[in-house]
Amino acid sequence: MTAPQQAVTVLGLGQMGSALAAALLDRGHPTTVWNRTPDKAGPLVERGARAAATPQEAIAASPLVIACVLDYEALHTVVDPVADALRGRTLVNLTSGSPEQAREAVAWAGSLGAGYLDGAIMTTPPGVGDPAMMFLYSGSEEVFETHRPTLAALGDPLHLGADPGLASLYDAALLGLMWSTMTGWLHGTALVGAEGTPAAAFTPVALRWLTAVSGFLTRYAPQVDAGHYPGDDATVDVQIAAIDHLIHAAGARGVDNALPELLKAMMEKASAAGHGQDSYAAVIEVLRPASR
Ligand code: FVH
Repeated sequence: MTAPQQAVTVLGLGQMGSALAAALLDRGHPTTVWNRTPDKAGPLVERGARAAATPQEAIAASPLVIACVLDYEALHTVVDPVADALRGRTLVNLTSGSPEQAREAVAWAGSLGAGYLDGAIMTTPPGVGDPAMMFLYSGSEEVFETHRPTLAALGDPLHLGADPGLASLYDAALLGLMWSTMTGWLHGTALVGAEGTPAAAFTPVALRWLTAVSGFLTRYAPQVDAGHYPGDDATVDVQIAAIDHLIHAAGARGVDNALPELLKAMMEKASAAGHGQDSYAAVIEVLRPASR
């Protein structure tokens, strides 16, 4: 006989909250849902969810409460008036916010006698439920381990550490990486597109290049940690010369050059600081706080 699945409450049924509730239902978790606009519960109720009339009723229904609303202001609007209901339960907050907000929230939950985990979702709603997708968590390891089997219904749960701010911090860092990468890909797509190559033809080549680039990150990470950047593969000064070719080719075809100009400026700053013969990893020296 298999043990019954843990009951879970989901507060917030926007695009993401609805996907979270659906994934829990798919794994057989008794799921109670609540949303400010009640109509959004309809499709989930058809799949077996129970719709609560109030946040208080929703929280009371399950030992584990997952919140996913617009922002922390919305979270407090929903939960503060019924905060006592959280006593003895665990709140997993998947609402995006800052590390500072997460650290305040853990203290607030502790004062209520509630467990708290902060989380960041590294996918979009269609990816929820896919075990390849990362869900980042930070806060009490004991609370995380208690709920790990349930959280695995949403995606691969990764615990980053006891500091509740870590999930938000990683989230911000990883989104920055995503935007830089996607904008670099779009810039390249505009460049080859200026001579007639469709995005669909360029992209498989770009993806193979990203595999090589991921190897560069693995190679450079220990250099960053050691603060020592041997320029035995390609130096910053060589990269400055190379990026001029990109700026020329793009400029000649009317493609906006703000992104490569910015990158070149950072490389030149690193070179001027004495890192011209170091590897590209030395650019970290002009990015991180001067006091380090
Ligand atoms: N969608 C995504 O791909 C990203 C992936 C990474 C994580 N984010 C974060 O998830 C939070 C929710 O995002 P969402 O995509 O579900 O957003 P919406 O579809 O716009 O739903 C917003 C929900 O928040 C409720 N809400 C807003 N303000 C209030 C309020 N003052 N009081 C109570 N609830 C509020 C809203 O309710 P309603 O408008 O339906 O009544 C929705 O349930 C977000 O932090 C992303 O950054 C998603």
